[in-house]
Amino acid sequence: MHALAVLAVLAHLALVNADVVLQGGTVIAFNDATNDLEIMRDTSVHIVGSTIAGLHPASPGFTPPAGTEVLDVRGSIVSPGFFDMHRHAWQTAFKTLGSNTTLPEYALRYGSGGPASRVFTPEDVEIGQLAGLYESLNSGVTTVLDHAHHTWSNDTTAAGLRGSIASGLRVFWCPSVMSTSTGFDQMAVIRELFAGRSWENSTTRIGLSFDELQEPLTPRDTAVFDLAKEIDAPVMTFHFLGGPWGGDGLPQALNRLGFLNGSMPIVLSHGSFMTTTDMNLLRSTNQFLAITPESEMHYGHDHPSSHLIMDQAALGVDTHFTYSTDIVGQARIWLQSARLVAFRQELQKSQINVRNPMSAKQAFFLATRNGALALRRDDLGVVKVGAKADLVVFDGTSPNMLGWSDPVAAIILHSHVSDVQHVLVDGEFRKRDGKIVFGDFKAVSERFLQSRDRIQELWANMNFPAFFSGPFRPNAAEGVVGPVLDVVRGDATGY
Ligand SMILES: *[C@@H]1O[C@H](CO)[C@@H](O)[C@H](O)[C@H]1NC(C)=O
Ligand SMILES: *[C@@H]1O[C@H](CO)[C@@H](O)[C@H](O)[C@H]1NC(C)=O
Ligand SMILES: *[C@@H]1O[C@H](CO)[C@@H](O)[C@H](O)[C@H]1NC(C)=O
Ligand SMILES: CC(=O)N[C@H]1CO[C@H](CO)[C@@H](O)[C@@H]1O
Ligand SMILES: [Zn+2]
Repeated sequence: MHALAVLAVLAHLALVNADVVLQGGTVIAFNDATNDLEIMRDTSVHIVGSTIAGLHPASPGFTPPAGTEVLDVRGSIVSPGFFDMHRHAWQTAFKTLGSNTTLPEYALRYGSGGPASRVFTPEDVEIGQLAGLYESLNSGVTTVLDHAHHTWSNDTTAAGLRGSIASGLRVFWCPSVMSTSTGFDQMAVIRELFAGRSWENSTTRIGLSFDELQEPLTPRDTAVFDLAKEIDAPVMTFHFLGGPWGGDGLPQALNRLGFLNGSMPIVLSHGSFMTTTDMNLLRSTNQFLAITPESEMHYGHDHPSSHLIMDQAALGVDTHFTYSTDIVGQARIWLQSARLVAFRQELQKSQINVRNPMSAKQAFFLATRNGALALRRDDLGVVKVGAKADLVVFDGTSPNMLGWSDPVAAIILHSHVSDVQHVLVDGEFRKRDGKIVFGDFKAVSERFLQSRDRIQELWANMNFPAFFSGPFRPNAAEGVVGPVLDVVRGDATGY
């Protein structure tokens, strides 16, 4: 190797491995002793390798060790990274197609069992996965639990793992073991991808997702759980709706089968019609629900009781091609809608609630620490000495942020994605000064747009029925074409 090249490599290594100090910001730290947030003003965060090594208030002062990279973050807010606990990142190419869709229609048009299973190439999956995760990274999400149901073939399965690794996020990539029209069995390829260890030096880990559990257990069900143990899955995740949507009783079934009360974290998504029994089961087994606020409103899943299980819940985005992807946005939507539910309960009794039922801090916990608790990771979701340095630095001086004193309220209620200045995962910059610095976003955009053009043209030429008909799933309620909410006077536009 040429000497200059050697120098370049050394310089690069030095850059990657340099310890970092984020100097003089307002740090939203976590105090284990009080089990609560601790706001530390004018404080420096010292990052060594992947870990937070110190939190140093300006007084008595802290001199960063020689060779440390010091970034002045005075006026900014240093927050733990956000957790998106339910996501299907491969679907990015559908962006804006589902702006007024419903869940039954989604299943037919955009879901894993729809046309995508026949026409998505490995490239469509890989680049959609990566572009979708870049959107998360850009917004300050550092951990994603990806329910990866693009597992139609060996190649599309492997593609999703590559896209996840390339994102630089902490991705819990959970390939789905699912039925396909070809009868393709995902288990061998998942085992092989795990053994291939392409993920080992990245921040991606392989879990599992599964939506076809039966009682009594079939040999396939048993094999799926055996596979989870064999690959030492850090988490398993399941969709769960219940009520009019069908599928009631999944937590109870998982518990009866002995899967809930084990050491493996289990995350259920939506939990739209959870019963009190289901909720208590999550509590006694310390398993978590992923509430996806905007999804459950957009598609009509609903979540009438989810505000009653927030002590065992975290937040997710779900299908980012239809609406916003930032978890702060989800936390804001959820906070205000949960407040509304609680306020309305009193109003309906002709009473006025004089205490706001939910604080901004509670929403912040849902978006950060609760995700880490769901994964049983004490070293994530909080800013404290010894935790992983998965951090977001918010500009506190933008027009919308200007004037804040409470950094938590500033983030939850006033911040925009454009305020996300820096994002670090595992102690390394993934976004810096407002730009993605992991991989080449421009090249990814170009590749992605080619895939997007092909996919959107195919979808534009598909003949879908105007409305979904037929059972959504066994035991689901009847479909009905309900009234529209029209904002234009007269009947010229209708919809
Ligand atoms: C998929 O990969 C598995 C594991 O290597 C292999 O056993 C199987 O034959 C492959 N299937 C196809 C269709 O290539
Ligand atoms: C991970 O890093 C180790 C040590 O540098 C190296 O031996 C191994 O080949 C790397 N694995 C991959 C998949 O890059
Ligand atoms: C799960 O196991 C713990 C510890 O053994 C026990 O206290 C708890 O009651 C169990 N929960 C359920 C739902 O079985
Ligand atoms: C973007 C999109 O899908 N818009 C649709 C919303 O619904 C109306 C009525 O079904 C369609 O005509 C639009 O195409
Ligand atoms: Zn989902």
